[in-house]
Amino acid sequence: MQISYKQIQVGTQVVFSGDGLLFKVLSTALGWVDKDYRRLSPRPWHVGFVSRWHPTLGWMICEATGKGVQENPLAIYDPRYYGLYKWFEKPLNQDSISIFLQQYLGLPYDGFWGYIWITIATLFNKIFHKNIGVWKDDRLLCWELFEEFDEFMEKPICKFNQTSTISDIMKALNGR
Ligand SMILES: [Ca+2]
Repeated sequence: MQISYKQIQVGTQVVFSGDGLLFKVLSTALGWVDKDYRRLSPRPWHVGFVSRWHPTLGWMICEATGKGVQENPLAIYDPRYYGLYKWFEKPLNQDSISIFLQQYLGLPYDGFWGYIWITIATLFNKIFHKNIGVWKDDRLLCWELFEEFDEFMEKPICKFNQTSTISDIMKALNGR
């Protein structure tokens, strides 16, 4: 369920719409095989979650970017380009989030092979309706980090051992 800025809690899920040339190319390609994705507007791309309240920087989000897994102030992003979603019923326990962050902060980004895997999984999923499972390693795409966080907090966003696409994530967040 989408929520307003005032309703943010730790654990709130943040979905960014895409931008730039790489996004346009990849999202167009994804739209060819995934009709659910094709229907989404704006087209979501990057995901993260609210990890804590910082006394001077405000709400912090944890996300996997090209620089790896890191925390950034939500305030650095333009609110026109992200949506906030409630996924957990109650605010999460800050200690559990800290344990998760200790394990994940600083892990490298999963560039090429991460995308290749997602692409293969999406093709199998959307065209052949087959689940080829999850490829877990210590390199993370933003979607992988997001899924691992929700699983760690015992409310997985997708089916166990399934590589989900961004449209699967949006379906779950919108309660469909
Ligand atoms: Ca990975």
